[in-house]
Amino acid sequence: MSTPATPTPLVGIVMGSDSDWPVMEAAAQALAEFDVPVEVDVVSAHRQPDKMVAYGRTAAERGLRVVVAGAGGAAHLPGMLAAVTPLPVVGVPVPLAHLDGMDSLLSIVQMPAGVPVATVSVGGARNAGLLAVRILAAGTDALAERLRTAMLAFQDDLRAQADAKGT
Ligand code: RP5
Repeated sequence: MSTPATPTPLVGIVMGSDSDWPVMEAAAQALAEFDVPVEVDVVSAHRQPDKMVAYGRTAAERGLRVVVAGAGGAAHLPGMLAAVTPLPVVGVPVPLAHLDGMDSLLSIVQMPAGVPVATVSVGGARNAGLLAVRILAAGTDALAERLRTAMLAFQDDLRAQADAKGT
């Protein structure tokens, strides 16, 4: 008897700590309701920077179409992933004990032009999952290729600006 092949995940749900899961599981639930295959992982931007960069750089080639990233506090995971993948990144500000998630929200939402993160509300993981479903429903490969090219050009510009400043 052959076992059915596991479908390739289309959405990567990542979070800075396993302590974020009680919030982030609502994203997985929403995607499950639409039978979208997902992968779930803990990828901490500051504790596992190499893993974070590798995850972002390989996400598209591994077949992912959207990344849903949640983190709390100094929540740089969604923004840093958006810097290394051309995939759409949906950011979920996870509320922690202090500041009611305002720190998480501001860390994720206030991205500079050129590195977009679609930020949902504090604790809004269900909407993040539903937004990923909408993005999947609207995808076209030709546009994705143009986006990839534009992103490479944007990164070249950023590097040139940094060189000009001597940083
Ligand atoms: C962030 O620090 C994580 O995303 C999490 O929200 C928060 C606390 O992490 P733990 O101390 O519970 O591992 O990076």
